[in-house]
Amino acid sequence: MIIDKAEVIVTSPDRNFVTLRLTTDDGVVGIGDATLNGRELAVVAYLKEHVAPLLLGADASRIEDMWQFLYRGAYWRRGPVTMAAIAAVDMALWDIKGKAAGMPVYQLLGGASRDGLMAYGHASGKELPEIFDSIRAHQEKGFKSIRVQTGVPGLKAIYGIASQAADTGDASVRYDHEPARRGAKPTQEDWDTRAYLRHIPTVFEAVRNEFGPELPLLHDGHHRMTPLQAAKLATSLEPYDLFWLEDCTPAENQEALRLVRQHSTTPLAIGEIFNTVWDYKQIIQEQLIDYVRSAVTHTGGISHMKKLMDFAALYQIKSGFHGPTDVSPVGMAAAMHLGLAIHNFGIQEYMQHGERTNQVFRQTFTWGDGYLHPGDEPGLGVTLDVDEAGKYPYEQAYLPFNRLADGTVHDW
Ligand code: EZ4
Ligand code: CO
Repeated sequence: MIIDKAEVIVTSPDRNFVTLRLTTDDGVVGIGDATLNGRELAVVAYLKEHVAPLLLGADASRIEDMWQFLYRGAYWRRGPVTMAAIAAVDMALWDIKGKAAGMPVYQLLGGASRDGLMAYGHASGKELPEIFDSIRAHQEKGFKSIRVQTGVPGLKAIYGIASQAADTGDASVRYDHEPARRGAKPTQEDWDTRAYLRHIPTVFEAVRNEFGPELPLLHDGHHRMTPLQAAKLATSLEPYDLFWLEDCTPAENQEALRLVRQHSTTPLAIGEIFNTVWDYKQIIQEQLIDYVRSAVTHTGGISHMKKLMDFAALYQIKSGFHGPTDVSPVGMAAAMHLGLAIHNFGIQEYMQHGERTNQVFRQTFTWGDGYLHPGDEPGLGVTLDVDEAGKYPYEQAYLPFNRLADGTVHDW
């Protein structure tokens, strides 16, 4: 089980994906996701120039040792580029170990703690009728929990609203891009926090009235509020019994969450831009959040995420792993295996990849009646079709950003 080939494969079927593919001397292939939305090639260079040469000749069975070697041995720790690169190696080694053992990865992590993973989808719309239609369309697809994002009167385009992405007139923009637009420069959107805070409770009131008290509803604030504004939002949404409010403040200011907690019992989810357990130390120990939002892809892989979730378990904090379309099907599979195995699973985000992406990444997971399951193929259960991947070369793409009315760049 010696690694004798390490390839970095970039493909852009519906959006950009970076995949590390390792092959052992006995012919076992393992793959890992290293996709960092809008900064993909930084991870490619990190892997190709600084990691792949270290992998050749190494023992593929020593997953924990490899993790520690890449993390401690580099001297420079943490950060999204480093942790995505380490995540890809870690996933690929778990994939190899599963294939060598003839078992799906979740079995190696202790076996299933549940029958399936409750997943939520993304409903959105500029106005209520469109939002209701979008919720119904997701229910018809089997979703039993739904994130709701809304347009705000007076604002032209808001991130995460599917129809507004389509309104740009760029035919290549589909919601699957979420909406990381292909192009040399990022798209500029507008923002007004007071208008948002006034509007959003009216939307959740209407959605509750239309769909009743049962349906779990989620909302993402995309880091846009100050602590006081976040406390106000969490309080104003309390009557509508959210499953969670996500990223209500910029996540790096951890003590800010104390103020939100003092004012509201709306559950909080944070962490899609965090990379290590150390980023979570304060908000977990002070129990300032309820759900861990990290992606396995951006948090050092299965090995590190398992440690993070075991730490969170001491504080009754559950998983809500990031599952946007910029996490590749390989990263999604890693999240599903881990989520199935840990006791403190909460919910899995599931945005659904496009058809071309599913042709490049052949998958064995199942989806039905609101639940995901990673399947029982040995390893992660995802195969990269290299010929198919080769049809779609990298294209520069960026997440949008926003400015206030006076031109100031705002958090998002
Ligand atoms: O902005 O995946 O909850 N989901 C999100 C996503 C993220 C993108 C970043 O790459 O906030 O839409
Ligand atoms: Co988010």
